[in-house]
Amino acid sequence: MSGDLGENAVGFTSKGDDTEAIRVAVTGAAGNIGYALLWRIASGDCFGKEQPVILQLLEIPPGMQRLEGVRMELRDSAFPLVHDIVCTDDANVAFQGAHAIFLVGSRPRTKDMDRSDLVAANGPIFVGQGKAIDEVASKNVKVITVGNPCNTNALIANANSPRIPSRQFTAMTRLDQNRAVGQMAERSGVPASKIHDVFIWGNHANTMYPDPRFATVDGRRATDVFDLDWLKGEFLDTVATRGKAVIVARGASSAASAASAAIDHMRDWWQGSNGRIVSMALPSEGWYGVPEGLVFSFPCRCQNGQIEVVQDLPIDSFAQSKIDENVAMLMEERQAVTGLLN
Ligand code: NAX
Repeated sequence: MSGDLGENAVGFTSKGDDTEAIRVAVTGAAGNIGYALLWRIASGDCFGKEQPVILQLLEIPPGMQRLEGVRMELRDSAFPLVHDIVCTDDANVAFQGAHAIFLVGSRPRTKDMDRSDLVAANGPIFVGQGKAIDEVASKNVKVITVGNPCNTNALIANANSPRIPSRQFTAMTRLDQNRAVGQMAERSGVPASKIHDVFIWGNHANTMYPDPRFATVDGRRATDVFDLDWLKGEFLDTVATRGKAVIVARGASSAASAASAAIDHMRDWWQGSNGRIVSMALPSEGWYGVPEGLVFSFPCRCQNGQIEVVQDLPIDSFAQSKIDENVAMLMEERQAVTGLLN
């Protein structure tokens, strides 16, 4: 199998019949998130316990040796669903025929960088990867962008991939949603599994808005369970700044929770969200007045492999002000990368 994928590919082919395996590409596969993500994909948590996968892993040349270690460990885990592992530094190899792509690889933000530096450093990566997706991925590919600034990186990849429909390019705000669920669970003492329909508007940045107005906690409205001061104050602030708090506590950025959220996002897209509202950032088609094309997190439901934005939810003045704030920030980011949008 790796022979079909180009001479830069290294990997192994199982003796099993892989005709039904799907191809799953992960970029930045030797990084922290990759290390947690690959095991969840390989064990069937994302695409189902019956669905074989071919893992197509991309790194930059300095990461290839670490990636070889990851490949060895994946092999040592002897996952029955893993039919092949391809490791490469060539995006055209990694995305060849891919049915699902996790765009994780990018440069993390360092202390001396502000958000505009991050946009400038990482934007070009998504030009090249967008073009490669356009050239070689399956036409039905589902793309989740995790690498930051993920909304704008998804925008760039989408713009450089005209063959693939825009709705197939998404960015991850599920970690923010899961953080919101976690806060509600902790405060109420209700398990996370009984908290539904809290979702994120906007950008994966500290401006994003975790909207509690339609959420339920063990069947009760979240707005009846929690006081409004907490929902608009501590709850919102904790969710918005959680990434930083984890870095301070752990000395490293969120990795296992980010991988888990990426699994949740792709699993719901692939297998359906069972009527629940989930957060996904995707190119706006003008929903809720958000300018067309901006990759913005909306309330979504997934069914039959499709994402549908939940429309016509009432917007109060607080929610509107948060949506406006996120639109302004994403417009600024889009302006900063105009040269990368073709
Ligand atoms: P790491 O630095 O551990 O790993 C990133 C990996 O990407 C490295 O192995 C690096 O060699 C590789 N890489 C860099 N450029 C690449 C390219 N052009 N092609 C392929 N691989 C490339 O970071 P990690 O902790 O895994 O985080 C990855 C990204 O996720 C970062 O941009 C981070 O900011 C972002 N995050 C996004 C989150 C979200 O909710 N959307 C939350 C977690 C995380 O902060």
